[in-house]
Amino acid sequence: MADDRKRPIAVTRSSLPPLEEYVEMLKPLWESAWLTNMGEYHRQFAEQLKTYLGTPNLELFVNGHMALELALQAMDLSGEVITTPFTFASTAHAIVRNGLTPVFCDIDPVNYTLDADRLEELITDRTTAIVPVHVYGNVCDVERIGEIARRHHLKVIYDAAHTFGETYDGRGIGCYGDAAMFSFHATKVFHSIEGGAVAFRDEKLAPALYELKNFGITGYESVDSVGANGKMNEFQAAMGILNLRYVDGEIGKRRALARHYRGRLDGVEGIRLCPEDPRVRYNYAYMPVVFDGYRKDRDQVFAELAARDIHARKYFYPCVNSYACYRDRYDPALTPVADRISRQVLTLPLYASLSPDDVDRICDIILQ
Ligand code: T4K
Repeated sequence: MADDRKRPIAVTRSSLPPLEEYVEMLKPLWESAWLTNMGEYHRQFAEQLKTYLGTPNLELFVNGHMALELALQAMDLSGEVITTPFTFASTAHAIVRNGLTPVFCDIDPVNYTLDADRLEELITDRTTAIVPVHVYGNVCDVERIGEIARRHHLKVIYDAAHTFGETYDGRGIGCYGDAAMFSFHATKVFHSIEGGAVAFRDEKLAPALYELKNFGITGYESVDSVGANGKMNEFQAAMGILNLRYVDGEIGKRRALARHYRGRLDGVEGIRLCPEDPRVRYNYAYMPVVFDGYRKDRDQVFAELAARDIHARKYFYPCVNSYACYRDRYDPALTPVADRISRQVLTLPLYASLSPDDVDRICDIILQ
């Protein structure tokens, strides 16, 4: 116990399967020497994910960012794409790297996803798509976003990096919108070291996604599109296949810890936690806490935890529209809720191997 208290606590810690199981998975790779370029584990992993995520169409990628960037490219978009500034850099970068212009929509003050009430006023004759983010695993207003998109003939590509395995109204979260990107980064609830996938509605998108992750190659002597290298390798796929066997247990441990946090912090004046929507089956990816009128501000809590080697993170501060690479073109004052929440929010450590005692220690520091 005493040693445990000295161990630094980061915002997350990768879950790992038993080493012997991974080594066993590697043996066929040594025999075949087939290490990448859509091998046998790649095929198996994609099939298993379709079942687990409940989505009929899915393509694997080397990471979540390439998955999103190439999904946007496959949609053949132009002009403006509406998205949220309250996200990781990847979301806006994927839009800009496709030669598209992000238009930032403010966020809902309760669950911090794109505010569907603000969406329609941002649509112009140049808008071709919406990229909402299920931030922290909080599900966007998929019904209203879908309805607005249909009326204006816009594509919807969800950044579902945080929602692995979640369901909404009993359907896999990847079934909403034209496409949804999942991240399997080492810091996620479920990972393949690095990795990602796109789930998509129209099966006709499959060849485009496959080609774009493999340089646009269509045969030994033909290249039909300007693709990238977005291929997941066999070591990643093997890790994904193994982790998939354990992910439900991991989510169960996270759920228990998240409830423990709630038991300590819910109802404390000046501390706000995201409400849980009964239509969502959550994966407990993050533990965001907003300090709004609490006797300490976010930065104070962050510093007090850091002084005890507990490293919570300010996901997502600053907002994307305040980044040095974007701020000349955008005014964060136009997305005031996102700007405010980004200054008040702290994501507390949450991962399967965290102990309830750790949660108590973190809460004691916050509440002392
Ligand atoms: N869209 C959204 C909304 C996203 O949040 C992300 C990624 C993406 C798109 C893009 O997906 P990917 O292309 O990454 O698949 C981390 C992750 O690198 C990133 O995947 C994630 N979002 C973002 C929210 O967090 P950093 O720079 O904060 O991670 P880092 O290296 O500081 O790690 C945080 C903590 O995690 C460490 O203190 C310890 C632990 N950790 C980290 C690594 C790398 C481990 O336990 N094992 C590890 O291997 O970005």
